[in-house]
Amino acid sequence: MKDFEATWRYYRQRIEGVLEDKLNATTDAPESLIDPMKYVCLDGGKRFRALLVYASGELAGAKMEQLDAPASAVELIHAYSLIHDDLPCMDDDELRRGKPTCHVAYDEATAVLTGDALQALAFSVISEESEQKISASNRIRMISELANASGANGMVGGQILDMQATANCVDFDQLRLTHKLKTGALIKASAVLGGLAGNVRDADFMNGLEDYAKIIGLAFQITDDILDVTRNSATLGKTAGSDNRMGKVTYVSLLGLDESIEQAEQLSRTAIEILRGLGDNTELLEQLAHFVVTRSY
Ligand code: GRG
Repeated sequence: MKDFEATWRYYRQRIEGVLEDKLNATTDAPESLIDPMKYVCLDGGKRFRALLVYASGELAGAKMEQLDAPASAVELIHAYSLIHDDLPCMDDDELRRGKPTCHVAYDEATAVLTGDALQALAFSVISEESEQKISASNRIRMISELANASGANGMVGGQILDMQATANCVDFDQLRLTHKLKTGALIKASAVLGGLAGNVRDADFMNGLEDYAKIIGLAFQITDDILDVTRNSATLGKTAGSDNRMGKVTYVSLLGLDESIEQAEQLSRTAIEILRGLGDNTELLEQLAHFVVTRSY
């Protein structure tokens, strides 16, 4: 079995370089916007979504160079979402990836605009024709997948359910739906984008990849709920205990810590089972399914 830490390090460095190139290519953008975009996007984060694009894409037969654009696009969307999530009108957080949040380091209006610019950049990056050709029709499918996962059908839809959840009584099904949209949709899209870059035509393979990603997406968010109560801010790089402070309903508040851990681990095992039907080269995806529930931040 390959050393996951080394693989993870390699992909983190790779996506860092790709993001840097994409941000440097925005030549007409004012420094006052490029600075916070770089502040937020570079040098931080687990890059889990990018890694999922690379791992799914390689399994689907894509070349690494074909995966750089979709991998950076999902990280750009993710970075935008974190900026907006941290704003005073949302979760009002001051710490992200171990440093002051964007609105604290700059100001609120700059943070809103930085998020907006990153979102637009994601779609620009993914739609561009590169030397490592992905067909125009597959690029359109990628744009559609990413737009759906990011907007009202996905992340933003999940965010509004999450905001309302603090005021209303939430049952388990509503919590699962919130997690599915807010966190799961972009994680699922990451795997699908990898598959599309590989030009997979086998519907069963794509369905399997999607099912795997949906399951690890839920496991990822349950683990986020768990880490919020079990780790400190220094380890997380963001404010620990914020779910409780905001009165949020989480897996831990509904099911308790032990049952939440058990459910996350069960999901990880189920995801690994699904990989059995996706060929022989699934080691990295298997390691990722393990990582989502064993991570410490
Ligand atoms: C459009 C006004 C407006 C707001 C949108 C979309 C949105 C606000 C928020 C998105 C929701 C969000 C932040 C979900 C949380 C998902 C999650 C677990 C984030 C942390 O991801 P990690 O652990 O972070 O992968 P790193 O820092 O490692 O990349």
